[in-house]
Amino acid sequence: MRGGTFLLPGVAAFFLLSSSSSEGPPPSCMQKYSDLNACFAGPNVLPSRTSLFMTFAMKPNPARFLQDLHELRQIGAAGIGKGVQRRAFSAADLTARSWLADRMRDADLTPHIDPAGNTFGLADGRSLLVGSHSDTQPEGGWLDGALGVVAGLELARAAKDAGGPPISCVSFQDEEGRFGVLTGSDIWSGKLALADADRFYDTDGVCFADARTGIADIAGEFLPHDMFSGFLEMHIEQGPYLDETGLKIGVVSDIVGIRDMTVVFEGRQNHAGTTPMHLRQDAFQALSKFNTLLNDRLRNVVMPTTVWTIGHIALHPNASSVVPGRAEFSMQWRDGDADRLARMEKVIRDTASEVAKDANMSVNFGALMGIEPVAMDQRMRDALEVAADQQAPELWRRMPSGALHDASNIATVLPAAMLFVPSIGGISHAFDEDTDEADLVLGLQVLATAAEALAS
Ligand code: HGY
Ligand code: MN
Ligand code: MN
Repeated sequence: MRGGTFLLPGVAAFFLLSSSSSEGPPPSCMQKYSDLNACFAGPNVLPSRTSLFMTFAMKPNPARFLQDLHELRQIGAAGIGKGVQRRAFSAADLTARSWLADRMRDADLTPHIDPAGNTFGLADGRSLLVGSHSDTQPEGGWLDGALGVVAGLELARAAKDAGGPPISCVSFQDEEGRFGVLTGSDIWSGKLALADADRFYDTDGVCFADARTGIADIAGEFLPHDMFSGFLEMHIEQGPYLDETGLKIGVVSDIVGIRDMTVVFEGRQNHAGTTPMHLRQDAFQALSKFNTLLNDRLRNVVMPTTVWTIGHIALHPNASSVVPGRAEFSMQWRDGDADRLARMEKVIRDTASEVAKDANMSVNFGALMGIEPVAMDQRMRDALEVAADQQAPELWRRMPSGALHDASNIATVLPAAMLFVPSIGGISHAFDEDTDEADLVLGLQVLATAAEALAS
C-alpha cells in the first residue's frame, strides 16, 4: 500500500548554504549509475553570486536541444517505439541524473542534488528556475517531464552563451508518484516533511527512505527558495485539445487538484469450486459493484472535466481457483474545485462502506494524498502569452491543465507558470506518446522569449 500524509502538516528543513567555494569542479562523469557519486562529489558547492549588467539575446539551439532529448530517452529505453522506463530512483533514473549533471557541468552550471533527489543545475546569482522531472511512469513516453528538463537545460545554456540572464534548471524527483504524489517537489516546497515521505511505499513494498539511499552519499542540503525568482515549466499537453484544434501552444491558466487514496475490501478467501455463490465474501465482486455504483452516483457531483480512476488493483491471492479474500486498489480523482473534490470523497467513502456492509465484509481507507488546484502567476502567464503571440500568432490559447505538474507545488513558494505543446493523438503515460519535433522547437522558442523577459 502506498503511504501518504498529504493533509497532515509537514515542514521540510531548509538550510542556507554558503554562496561560493574555491573548490574545483568534480571530475567529469561517464553515463553510468556507478559514476553518480563523482558527478556530485565534493562539498555543497553553490555558485558565487555575481552581478550581471549586460543586455542579452538568448538563442536556444534547437539541434542541441533535440539531440539531448534523444540522448536522454536512450537511458531506460523500453525498446518499444520511443518509450521509456525510468521510475524514480531506479538505476535508469540515477543514470539519467548523472547524465544531466554532466550536461550541467558542460554548461558551466553547478549540479546540486538534494536529499529528496531533486537535481538542480545552478547559475550564478539569483536566477529563474526552469525545469520539470526526468522520472517516468512504469510505461512512460520520452517527453513527459524530460521535455521540460531539457528545455530548462537548453535555456540555462543559451543564457550562459549570451552572458545572461541567470537561468538555472531542475529535474524534480518522483513527479510520477512511485511513492507519493509529486514527491520531490512536495518535499522541496515544504508541504511534505522528508521524514514523512520516508514512510511512503511503492506498490512493490519499497519505501522512499530505502530508495533514496542510492543518493545518500552525494546529496547536499535543500536549497532555499529565495535563490530563485520564479519557476517556468514546459510540458506536453498530454491531452487531445491542441492536437485536435491544430493549435501549437497552450499557456496554462491553472492546474487541477488531485486526491488519491488506497481502498481495501477484506472478504473471505475460499475455494472457487466448492463455495456456493450465496456464501461467498468475494472482494473482487465488492470492488466491481463499488465501481458500478460509484460511476452512477458521481454523475450528480461532477463536471465534464472531472475525472476519476481506479488504476491499480491487487487481488489476494490472485489465483484462478480461489475466491479473492482481499482487493486493494488505488482510487484517484481530479477536479479544479477543491469543494467538489471533497464532495467526491464523501461519495467514494459512503459507497465503499455501503458495499462492504451489504457484502458482510470490511473496508479500509488509506491516507488521503493530494495536491490543491492552483492558478498560475499572472505576470509569468502574461510573459508567456506575449511570447506566444510573437512566435505563434493565432496558434496559441489559454487552457487549464488536467495533468498534475511540479508547478502545482512550486506555485506555493515561487511565482510559477507553464507552457504546453501538442501531444499527438492526446496520448501520454504510454510508450507511443509523441510530439512533432517542430512543435517542440516552437515551444522552446516561446519559452526562451518569456524566460529572457522574466529573468532580465
Ligand atoms: O499524473 C499526473 O498528472 C502527472 O503526469 N504525474
Ligand atoms: Mn509530467
Ligand atoms: Mn506524467
